[in-house]
This record gives sequence, structure tokens and C-alpha cells, in this order.
Amino acid sequence: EKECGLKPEVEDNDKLANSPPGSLPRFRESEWDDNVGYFIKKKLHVWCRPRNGLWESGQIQSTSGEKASVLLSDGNVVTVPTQELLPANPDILEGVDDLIQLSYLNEPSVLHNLQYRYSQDITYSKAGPVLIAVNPFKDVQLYGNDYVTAYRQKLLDSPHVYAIADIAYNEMMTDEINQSIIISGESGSGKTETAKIAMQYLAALGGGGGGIESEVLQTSCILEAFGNAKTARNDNSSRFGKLIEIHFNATGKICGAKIQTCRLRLKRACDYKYLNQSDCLEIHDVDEAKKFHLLMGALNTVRICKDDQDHAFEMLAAVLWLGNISFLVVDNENHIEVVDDEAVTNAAGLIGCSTQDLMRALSTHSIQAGNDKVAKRLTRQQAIDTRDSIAKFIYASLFEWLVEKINLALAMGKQHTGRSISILDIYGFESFKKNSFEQFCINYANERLQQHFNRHLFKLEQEEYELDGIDWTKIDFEDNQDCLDLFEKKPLGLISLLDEESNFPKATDLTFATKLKQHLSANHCFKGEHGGAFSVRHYAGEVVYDTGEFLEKNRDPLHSETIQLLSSSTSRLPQMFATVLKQSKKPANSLIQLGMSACQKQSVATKFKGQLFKLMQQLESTRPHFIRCIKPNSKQTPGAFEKDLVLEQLRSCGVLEVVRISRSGYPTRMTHQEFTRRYGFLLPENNACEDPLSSSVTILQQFDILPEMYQVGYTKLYFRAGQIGALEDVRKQVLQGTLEVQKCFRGHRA
Ligand code: AD9
Ligand code: MG
Repeated sequence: EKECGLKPEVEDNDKLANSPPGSLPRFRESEWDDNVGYFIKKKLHVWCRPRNGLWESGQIQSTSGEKASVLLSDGNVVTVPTQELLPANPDILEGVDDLIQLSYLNEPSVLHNLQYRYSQDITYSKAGPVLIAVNPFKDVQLYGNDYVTAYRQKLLDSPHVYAIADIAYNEMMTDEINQSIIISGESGSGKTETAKIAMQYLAALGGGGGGIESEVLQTSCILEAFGNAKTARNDNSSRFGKLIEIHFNATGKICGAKIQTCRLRLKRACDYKYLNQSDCLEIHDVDEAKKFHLLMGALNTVRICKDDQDHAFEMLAAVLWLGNISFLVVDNENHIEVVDDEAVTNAAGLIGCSTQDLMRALSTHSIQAGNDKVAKRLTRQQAIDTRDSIAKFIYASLFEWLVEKINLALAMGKQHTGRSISILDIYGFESFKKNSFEQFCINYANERLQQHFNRHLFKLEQEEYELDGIDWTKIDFEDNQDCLDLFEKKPLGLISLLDEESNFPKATDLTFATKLKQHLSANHCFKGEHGGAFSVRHYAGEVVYDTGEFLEKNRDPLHSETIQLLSSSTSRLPQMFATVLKQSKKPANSLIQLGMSACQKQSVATKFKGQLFKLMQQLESTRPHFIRCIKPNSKQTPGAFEKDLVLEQLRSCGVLEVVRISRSGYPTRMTHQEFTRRYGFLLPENNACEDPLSSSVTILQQFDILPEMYQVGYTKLYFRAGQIGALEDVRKQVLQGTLEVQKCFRGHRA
């Protein structure tokens, strides 16, 4: 056993914890090799993986050669290769609030900390500046008025969505900078619930501005009713992304709000009425009647009138009836006729057209032949696609129309103030057994969001240190630029190639797959798979996509006769189209023009990319606060903590790197001017000097801030976590008159 090079002040696990954070020996897993001897000698706690690959904690008893015997917590003694040991944290650090506080940041330690907290229903933790929210899958007693008050008055400071919302609110009010709360995580990890919790807090703080806060809160109910669906991963899965922007007036009261959605205008048939095909019409523990009642209440709150509510439900019914329309094959070329039954009659009635017109639109497609238009009969598959695309279009129009109505209600008579907090809740990263175009778009959006996260927490951080000339050792992080390039590069990226192939009438899923393999194999994030499949190495894991239906879904075909049919309808439909039309910035005076623009319209993927860029631009102009939701198990049940699943999510979203950068970095920073303006008055007058840099340094020295706790940059001061707190305390006491400047100064020095 060799004595190794650990720093001398460290005696054992517990002493580690007792030394102040700044003097903790920080070593990464790679440095463990040098320290294992020390751990062995001191018989310290370690992590090992003696059976089925799971990490277990134990205490080193002895070693011989490359093997160590370890006493596990269950009393068993196991022999494991010393190389496979990792240091465990001292007991005193069990369940710390912030992963930053851990002496050892290896994966089992981080997991253990989260699991320990989770087992006590403490679902929130911090990873430096990022809030980690582990989905409890049950009601936990952490919310409500008492908690809002406690966080507002700083009686509680444990990690919480409320605390994040509070910081955002305060920074908005003091610095007059727009803020954003960016919530990410896998499907079913709790993003939408988290967004609602944040909104709840902001509504409580900003209430009293004329009742708009309750309207803001009610929007979720409506959007979820129409925009969510049950999937394999989540009973209430968001099928659209939303950015809700809450505006405040100068006194901090909510004065308006705006909702922006990007929706994939696509759903699988089985997500609709269409419903009975999913074999799943009931969700355990969900009371539909009650939810419907809440929805009606919410629609009233946002002032959608009774007539409009009826129309909305008529359109829903139309979609459902459309789904029941069936076809009869009439020749050996697979051409069809529409079955004339109650489905087609009812659908036509609700849409507001004649049954004959609807049947014609569903069974024929007119093509230009010279100067004449010739009606071509549709095959069974073509007819089904047409029927489904009408249903999708009606549903999407209805959704857009609702969003517009809600926005009208939220912004009524309110002007923009420049004081806003935006909450972003998008569809989470998805990886199913079979992944199609929907997953392709969803995962691409998540990839963009990850870049935003990386940029802020790593790139900008390091760049700032370097620019300001302070000493800083680079920390590597998983950059996902290559994966974004794979999607976005022109002309040789996934989206460009998809668009190109979508424009080829003769292209098939297979030609598309071959094209991808031909052009993209050089990117290490891409892999061609068997048949029509390809895989992408996403930041959150590898996903195999099946190109089947990619082209069709990207084209999203809506033939001109269908458009014509819908726009001549006597129902509310044309009015709903108008919303969709306006958004594509095409003149809305003639609905036939929709048919024109629909033919030349952008592909779904390109439109999606455009929306995403706009969204990112908007976020770039705000100060971000990040919340990472974690799904503790795949069964959607309380209590179960599947370590592998959690670890995968922690790894993929870069939480560990965030902790590292925050711990060795300087999270608090102020310009010299700001610093002297805030604390300069604490200096005895003869100590005050003109230049802010010298003043700053004097203040720091006078208050005995340890030199390793801060760095002086060209323009700013940088502090390690927690350092500014001591100064703030003194400042507060002086301002409250409970401490005299001279005394506090002398007292502090003493
Ligand atoms: V998706 O990407 O839209 O498919 P989300 O939005 O991440 O997904 P969601 O917020 O819908 O997940 O949460 C899934 C379920 O977890 C909810 O329906 C709740 O049953 C459960 N959940 C999530 N967060 C909480 C919470 N803070 N307290 C209690 C929760 N239950
Ligand atoms: Mg959601």
C-alpha cells in the first residue's frame, strides 16, 4: 500500500466535510488513481460494483495486490478490483441541498444524494445554478400559499421551483431585464407540472393586477385539454411546445401575458378518435367528468363565449366522425368509394358542406392535364391519407384558434412593459421502439435547447473569465454542435436532404434513407441502419429513426380541392383557418389563396426549424434560469428510483459538468462600479478612494474575504459561491440601523 498524494489537511471522509468549501480537496475521478492508496490506508467509505453492475457503498477493510475487500452496508464482505473503486462522501454530507457541496462528484455519489432526498420526498435539489426536479408521481406537501409565503419571505431556502421563480422575479424587478425559466427533461419527467408550479408562484406574487393572474393560470387547463395526449411515456404528454410570457407592471403586478406555441401539426391517427384503435380509453385515477368541468370553467375564465365553445366542440366532433369514415375498394387497382353512412353524413354536417362534396374530396383528386382538369380516383391508402390530413388540419386550426383567443383575453388592453418572465415547456426528448418524423422534430428541438443550456453555462462562462483576464482552467464539456450541424447544415443536413427528397415525386422512404447514408456518414452523430432506418447520436442518447412516412409527413399534403371544400364550408371553420393563414403571413382575403400557398408552402420540418430559431432568438434576449426535470422510473409510479434511468438523464443533460464548473468557478460576479456602489459606504471615509477597482479591492481586504475566494478581473469581481453573503449581511444590518458602520467594521476585523 503506498501513501499517496492527497493534500495533508485531509484526514478522513468526515474531516473533508468540516473544512470550509473553498479548501476542500477537489479531485475528479481521474485523480482517484492517486488517492486510492490513501483511502485504503484510512479504511474510508467507497463505492463499488460487486454484483449485477449496481453501485453499493462499503468500507475498505484490506487490500492485496490489485484487489480490495470491502465491507458492504448489508454486512457482506466482497472482493473487488481496487481500480473499480470510487470514493464515497462522508456521512455528514448525506443528502446535501446542492451537489456542489459534495466532496466527491462521481456518479454513484450524485445518484445516492438524489435518491436519499427522494426517499424523504425532497424532490428538488440544486446542481450549482440548475434546479433538479425529480418527478414524485404523487402529491407532495411542498406547494400552496404557506410555501409561497415562506419562499417570498426567505423563511425557506431549500431548492424549489418557487425559489427559482422568486429569483427570476427579483432580478426582473431590480435589473429590469426580461427573464426566462427554461424547463427541460425527458417525456414524463414533469416539465408541464413544473411550469404550472412556477406560474402559480408568479401569479401569487403578481396577483392583484385585476384578476389576469387567474386567467393566466387557467390557460394550462385549456391547452392541455386540446394539446396533450396519452403516450407510452406519459399519460398527459404535451404534443406542443409552449412559451408563456408573463408581463408585469412597474409595481410587479401581472398586467398581461402571451402564449406562443409550436406544434407539430401531426399526430398519429391512434391519438385521435381514431381513439378506439389505441385500446386505451381510460387513464387510471383520472376523472374525465371533473376535468371536463374544469375545462369549461377555464374557457369561461379566458372569455371564450358560449357560441365559440360550441363551435370548438363541433370541430372536435367533426374530427372524430372523420375518423370513422370508411372506404370500399371497387376495382382491382385498389380504387375506392366512400361508404355512405352516418360517419360521412355527420362529418359533412359538422364541417358545413354537403355529403356529396365531402365524398368527392375523399375519393378523387383533380390533376391538370393540358388545359383541362381531370378527376383522378384515389387508391385506398391515398383516400385514408386525405381523410387523416383533413382531420389533422381541422384539429390544428382549432388549436391555433384557441391559442389566439386566449392571447386576446390575456393581452386585452394591456401594453408591453419590458418586464417579463417567460416559461418554456416543450415536448421532452423521446425515444420509442419505433421513432418516426414526430420524434425527429421533437428531439431536434431538444437538441437546440441543450445548446442554449451549454452556451450559457459553459461557453459564455469560460469566455467571460478569459475576456476579463482572470485565472481559469478550462473544463471540457459535451458540445452538441456536431449533432445540430447534422440536422441543420445546408445542403447536406438531415432537414435539407429530407426537403429535397420530399420534392421528388418518385422518392420513397428507401431512396431517402440511401441518400442520407450517402451524404451524412462523415458526421459521427449519424449512422445508417438496416433497411430504411438511420440513427442519430443525440446528447440524450442514440435514437433509431424509421424513415417510413417521413416524406409524407414532411410534405403534409392538403390537396387544393380539400382546401376549397373546407373554405367554402358554412361552419366556423373558415374563421379558424384565418388564424393559421395569418401566421403564415399570406394575404387572408381569399381562402382559395390558402390552397395556393399550401401548394408552395414550406415543408413541415423547415417550418418547424424556423419556429425553433425564432424561439431561441427570443430566449437569447432573456436571462435564463434552468430547471432539469428527472424521471425516476419508467412506470410512472411514486417511490421507485431506477438508478440507471436517472443516471442516464443526469449524464445526458450535462448536470455533472455544471456542478464541476460551478464548484471550481465563480458564480457570483459584479462590476467594480456595482460593487463599490453597493458596499462602498461600509468603508471608513478616509479609506474611500476614487477609482472603483481600488475601492473594491480595499473593501475585500478590509472585510477579510480570503484571496482564494475571489478574483479581480478587468471589469468585474468574481466570487466563489456564498462569498457575497457575508458582505450582504453586514450591509443589511447597517441599513436597518442595527449596526453602526464603524462598529461593524471594527467588529468584523476583530
Ligand atoms: V412530455 O415531454 O409533455 O410527454 P412532461 O411535461 O415532462 O412530459 P408532465 O409534467 O406531464 O411531464 O408530468 C407527468 C406526470 O408526472 C404528471 O401528469 C403528474 O402525474 C406527475 N408529476 C409531475 N410533476 C409532479 C409534481 N411536482 N408533483 C406531483 C407530478 N406529480
Ligand atoms: Mg409536458
